[in-house]
Amino acid sequence: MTKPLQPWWKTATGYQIYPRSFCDSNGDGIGDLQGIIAKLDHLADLGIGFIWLSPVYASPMRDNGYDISDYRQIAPEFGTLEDFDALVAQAREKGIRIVMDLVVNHCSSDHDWFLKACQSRDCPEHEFFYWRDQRPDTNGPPDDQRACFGGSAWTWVESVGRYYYGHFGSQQPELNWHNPALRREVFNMMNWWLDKGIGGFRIDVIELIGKDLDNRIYAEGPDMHRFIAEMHAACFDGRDIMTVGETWSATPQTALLYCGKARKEVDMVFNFNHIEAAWDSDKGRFGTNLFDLCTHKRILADWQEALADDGWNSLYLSNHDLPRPVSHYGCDGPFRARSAKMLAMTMHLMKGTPFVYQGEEIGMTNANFTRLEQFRDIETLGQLEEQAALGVPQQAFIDGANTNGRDNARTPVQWDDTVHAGFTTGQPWIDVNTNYVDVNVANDRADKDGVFAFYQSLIALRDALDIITDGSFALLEADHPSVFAYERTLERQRLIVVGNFTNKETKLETLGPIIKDAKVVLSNLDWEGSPCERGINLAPYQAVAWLYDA
Ligand code: ISL
Ligand code: CA
Repeated sequence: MTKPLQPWWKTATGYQIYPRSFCDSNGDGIGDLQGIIAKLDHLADLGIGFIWLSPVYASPMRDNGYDISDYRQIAPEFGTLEDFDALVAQAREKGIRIVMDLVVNHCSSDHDWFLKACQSRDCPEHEFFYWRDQRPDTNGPPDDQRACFGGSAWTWVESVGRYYYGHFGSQQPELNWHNPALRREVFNMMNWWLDKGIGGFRIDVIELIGKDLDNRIYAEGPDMHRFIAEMHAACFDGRDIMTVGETWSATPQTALLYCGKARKEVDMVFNFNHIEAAWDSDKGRFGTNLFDLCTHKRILADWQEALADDGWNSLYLSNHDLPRPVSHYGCDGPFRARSAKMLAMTMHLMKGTPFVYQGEEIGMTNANFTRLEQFRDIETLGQLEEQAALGVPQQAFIDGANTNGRDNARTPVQWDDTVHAGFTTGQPWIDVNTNYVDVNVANDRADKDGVFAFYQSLIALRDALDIITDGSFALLEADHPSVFAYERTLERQRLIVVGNFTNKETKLETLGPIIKDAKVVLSNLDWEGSPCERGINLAPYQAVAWLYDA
């Protein structure tokens, strides 16, 4: 069979870097571009094909760069445009592309556009933002919409006598995508970065552009797809790049509207159905972890099925906004390494492009902060105030933030067992996880059975087996409460993947006869089980993948 020619991003594995927490090269306690350059060999050894770089643009850093004050400059604490060009070039030499984070639903209230917009109703920049008048009946904001990071979504500006809209908060004013001049500015800026030879964009909250504020429709608004298609035509068409949009609202039913080939919008979306399924319906992410394996499997399988013949899936468990997978879905105690491997394997061997978040490749764990002063995240601190006002006790809030808060992912990467885990020679901007003496890159990489070595094999397997990229997907044992199992099919070939999501031994009744003569291609424990008519036994957090010809 001749191999279908796939775009590079279908066969590659992505790796997300949150620059502030990755590696500090100059001792100011903040990770930077030279720090990333210094660690490129670590990433090349892992076998990744591209880096999704969280924002490095000029920013007052209230939301750590998701609040941009100049789209064509690098934040001084991260480096310079020369450093950026050097990163793109040096990564490229190692076969790694740089995918930029694009935050154009909003900018920073320090952006020149916004400063001008606040000076006069008559300047062109005023129209780059969403303004509304006071409500005549209350003399207050147009509605009671709350901002994600706390407070009202509407902020009054005395000099123009109007309110502007900030979905996340007053320091992140929303850009008015309905204004053609704004769209032109954004597209010019995107092309400027693309012309530097970057590998594409991860597009922040793309679902929020095209909103209808007056009818209080925020996500997937009536003009969203029109604007994304316009972006594609203006910036992506004819370029060998990858684009992935962050969409909390997308479902298997709407997914193809974004990533169906003929739509010419984006290549894939990051959906959050499997993430939010474990959130408390009242308290959201700051509640308890309601993870349920059967729900999780069903959601992932629905996405696999929806994008089986068109579109493409992104595969991930973690990013800079989410808790660490071993703590959330696996075990961060005795089975930490084994569960890290199981989670990676069951995720990466589905159909789609897998994304590894920094530190995941050594099984880093949640932060476990004990004092409020340790938290840094604008969302956590904003919600702290909101929830305190609702009477939530401080300790309950700390527990919630430790379960699901965004700082879990943002503690520095643990490189070795020296002071501050080798992340910085200075004082880190956020505390290093106290387990760095054991859990660190140097330790893990010295172990041939380490998490890193397993990720290397997993990523390498993708190159060796076309079935991982091209095979169709079918969920097995949908109702099994402790095992995630599925089958991939490419012509006569079958790949069976199973993972035990619990800390107890468990049995699979149906698979024994099927895999009796199959070859184990990857396993996180020596596979000693002997499949037979009576099924197979899996040890705690054990994962195995078998290949055979049907
Ligand atoms: O998880 C969320 C909903 O409670 C929010 O943390 C988050 O803001 C949302 O996922 C959107 O995320 C993206 O846009 C934000 C930025 O703070 C996040 O880091 C980014 O990933 C605003 O730009
Ligand atoms: Ca630094």
